[in-house]
Amino acid sequence: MSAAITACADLVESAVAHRTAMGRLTEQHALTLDDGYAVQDEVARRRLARGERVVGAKLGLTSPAKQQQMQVAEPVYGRLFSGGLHPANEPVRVDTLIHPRVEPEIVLIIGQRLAGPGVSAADVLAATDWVCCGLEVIDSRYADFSFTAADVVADNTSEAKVVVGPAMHRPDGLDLSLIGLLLEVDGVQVATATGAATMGHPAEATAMLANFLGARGEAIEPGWMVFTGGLTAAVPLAAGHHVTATFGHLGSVTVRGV
Ligand code: OOG
Ligand code: MG
Repeated sequence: MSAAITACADLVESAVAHRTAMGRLTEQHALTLDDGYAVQDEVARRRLARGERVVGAKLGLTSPAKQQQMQVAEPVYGRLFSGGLHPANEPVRVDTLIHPRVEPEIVLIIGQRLAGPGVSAADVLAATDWVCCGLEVIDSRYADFSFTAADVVADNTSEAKVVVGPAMHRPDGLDLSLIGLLLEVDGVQVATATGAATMGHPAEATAMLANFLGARGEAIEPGWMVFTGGLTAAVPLAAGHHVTATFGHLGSVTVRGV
């Protein structure tokens, strides 16, 4: 591994540990998107060595709303770790993070291994045990959430915490592209969307992920949860405020900041 990858992994870990935002890594190092993944892989290796487990995957920047908000038009992949699982109903302490934001996502719980090439949305749905609603709490390690695709990939795509809704649903008979979403902050509507916002269909986005991982010699593993990408722009999570996502057919999920 190159010294630059190690140095970038050190900077990402230090920003997390000290809850301090940093400048773009790409301002100091000429990182390609592949280099960004190499940094993400290295930090993941260190976290696994410290006893964390990967519990799933997160797709990022899969919707026009997110791509416009972040000014990055490239879908990206990150890992979800056991330490980030956050119980529904338990408030999130915002002072444990740098500048948390929340975004509503459709979540697939995968029952069978999926690895490309050639994985289709139909294959994904056949391998999906459950569908539920989720809120992702993201926390970029970059000042002002300002990054390129390579930067955000190196930062495990702003991964911090995930909350999944209490109700699990079988995918059969649900058209996930037509699931409606209402996003509210303190009971006030801030955005609406449908499942189609994420690359036409959440299973389509997940098929892209399976094909991407297959090309890396990896897979979506049985039991993983896949956060298929924010359907709307992310909203800040502040102490004393709460964010609720209510989805047609899937129910609702709330995150409260303290
Ligand atoms: C990057 C993470 C994007 C999503 O669902 O689009 C993401 C960010 O916006 O900081 O998780
Ligand atoms: Mg997300």
